[in-house]
Amino acid sequence: MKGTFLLAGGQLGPIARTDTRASVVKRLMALMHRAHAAGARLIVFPELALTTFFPRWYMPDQAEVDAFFETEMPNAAVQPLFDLAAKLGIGFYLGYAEKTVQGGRTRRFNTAILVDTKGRIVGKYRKIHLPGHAEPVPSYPWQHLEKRYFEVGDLGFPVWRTMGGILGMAICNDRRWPETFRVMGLQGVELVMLGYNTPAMNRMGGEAPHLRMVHHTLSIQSGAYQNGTYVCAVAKAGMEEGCLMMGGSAIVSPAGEIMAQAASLEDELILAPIDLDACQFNKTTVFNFAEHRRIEHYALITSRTGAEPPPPGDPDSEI
Ligand code: CDV
Repeated sequence: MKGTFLLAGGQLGPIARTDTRASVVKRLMALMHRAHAAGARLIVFPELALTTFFPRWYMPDQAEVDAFFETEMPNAAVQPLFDLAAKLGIGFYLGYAEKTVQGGRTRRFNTAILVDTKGRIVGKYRKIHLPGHAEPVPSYPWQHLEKRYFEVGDLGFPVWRTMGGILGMAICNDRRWPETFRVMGLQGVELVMLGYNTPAMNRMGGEAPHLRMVHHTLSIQSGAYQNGTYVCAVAKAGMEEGCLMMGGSAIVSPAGEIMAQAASLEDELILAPIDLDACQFNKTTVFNFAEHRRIEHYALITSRTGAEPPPPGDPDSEI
């Protein structure tokens, strides 16, 4: 697969709260069939792709929350997708809510897996930049309780040598943080795959709707350019349980250009030809890290979390 291959993004339209896993998996399989028919070798699906985006609701009953989680992967409902991938010889990225027991402790993560062309799980990523709140905010039209329902991912930002390239994963809000891309860039990543669920409006107000798309494309285009990597970002879109989710799934080249972008807010396939060798231009010129990075001046990046402006100066000397 090294060299040129066709990459697909399988955007999903809305998933209702009452939709079964089986019905969603059918939609994923339909997209996978279309991707394969077009000649694609890898398809990227959204974040939390098996259910509605449940962190929008405050649910005090943990059993109700747990109904949105998978305790095994693959499981009976998702196995047909794995079987189809192996049969067609197509890899995939899939986001889902993961409930697991580690060291006798139940843990819950917002997770993505990478499955290779033989249907084997070759990579797992657990979302690190969890947005939102741990407690509901009554004044908001909908909640964003990822900090309540998930732990911060504990796997870092690994990359995997698989399917002929160096592949990495991230999830939704991660794309807004340059550190996400740079940590993978420092491992030579050539394709970052990322699923997202982004409401088309800011629930806190104060942001024109068109800026949401600007911020999405700005983030993935700069991440691609500054690290010489392809980025494939795939949405769950449309009016989902009263909340309009932004579409705009896109594949970005290592030069930072958008190569393909979804036009609808429904199930939609986007495709772009990938030449992993094209990553080398940026990686060996303006973003030749070994040559140009100045880590002796970057200590604050890992030693300070929040911004701390310097103390106020003399007001008379301010301009
Ligand atoms: N699922 C997400 O991580 N959504 C956030 C929203 C809350 C801003 C995002 O960054 O798109």
